[in-house]
Amino acid sequence: MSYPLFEIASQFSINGTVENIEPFGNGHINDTFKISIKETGLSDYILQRKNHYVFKDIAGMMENIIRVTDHIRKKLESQGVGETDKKVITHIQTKTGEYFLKDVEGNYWAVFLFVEGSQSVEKIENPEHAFLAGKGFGHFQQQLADLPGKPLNETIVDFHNIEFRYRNFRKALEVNFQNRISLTQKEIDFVLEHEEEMHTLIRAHRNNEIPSRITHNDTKINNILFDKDGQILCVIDLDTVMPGLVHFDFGDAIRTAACTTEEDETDLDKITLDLEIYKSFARGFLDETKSFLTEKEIELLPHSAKFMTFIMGLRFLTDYLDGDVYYKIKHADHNIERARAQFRLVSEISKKENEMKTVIREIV
Ligand code: ADP
Ligand code: GN1
Ligand code: MG
Repeated sequence: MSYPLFEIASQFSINGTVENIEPFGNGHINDTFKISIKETGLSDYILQRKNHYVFKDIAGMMENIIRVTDHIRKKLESQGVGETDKKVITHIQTKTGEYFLKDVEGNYWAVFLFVEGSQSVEKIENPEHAFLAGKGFGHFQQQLADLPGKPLNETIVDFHNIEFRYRNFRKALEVNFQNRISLTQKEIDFVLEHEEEMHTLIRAHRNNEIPSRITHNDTKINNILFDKDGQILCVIDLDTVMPGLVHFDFGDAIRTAACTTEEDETDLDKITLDLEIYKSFARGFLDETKSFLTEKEIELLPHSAKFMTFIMGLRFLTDYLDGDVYYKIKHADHNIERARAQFRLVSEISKKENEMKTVIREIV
């Protein structure tokens, strides 16, 4: 798909002359571009086409993002933290004062500052980085714990609701695109075998054993920016920030940070959970959050890694059976390869559950 990118960018209050606009990053959902500015000394920008198949209420989503980023920015300023543009995403308005633009084709666009000197990673290289990433995501949650005002909008309803995901899975079995069931019976059986166990979190929440908080809900490791020295700059991809369980953030980060491979590894024997990375991430995360998490929330953290890995596998498998309508894919089998990798990681986590529980007990 080609878009009139310069024309779109020209409708935002960008500082400087736009020199170039090129695809950027590795997300599965939005279309992301980097806007390079000609004059040295001026900041570059990110231009993003928000996926309105995935996000049905773009205005509600942008309202959340602005509330959240304003809140964090005010906090940083009151704490005397410098270079706030690197510590929180800064959105740019259109020339008519809106935070997003709807173009004539019905596409939605947002612009925010490119964080200079930043990089995102697909894999965590060592325990020190894992510790910092844990602190980064934990700190984000801590920063939002006192967000005033009404609850945030639910940008994807039932996003991590396992009952909803099983319902979609069963509908996809009926779709059975290109008779893909015949290719995925093993994965389908895996999903059915785990149904009871994967309701642990939703049950605990319904029984009022664990509270809802403001969570990021997409804490994949490439959604946090590091600087060149490996220090954390800020959390990005704020489209899914909304009410959720702390387990969604801890679990999804472990799924990607502590896995020994990327999420679409096809050599399944390479996939396992690195306990040292898990431990370091958990130390960082709990450093920032243990003062407000309840005992029950902490007790269920190890399970959350298995849960989030499983639910991602279930979503990739469902998308494969649906005919690849949700995630961006790079080749025909991409979704099923991702699902297989996730399910292998679930099995590996099962073998290490006791050690994972011990790690958390030792930290707190
Ligand atoms: P998606 O929802 O598609 O994952 P993201 O918002 O995560 O989109 O952006 C995709 C990628 O673009 C990120 O993983 C990151 O590498 C890069 N990126 C996004 N925002 C910024 C930013 N403000 N500064 C630098 N890089 C960014
Ligand atoms: C998507 O947007 P991105 O690439 O950071 C997805 C997440 C999945 C992830 C799997 C809104 O994240 O839920 O965990 O892919 N985001 C949405 O890689 O569905
Ligand atoms: Mg992303």
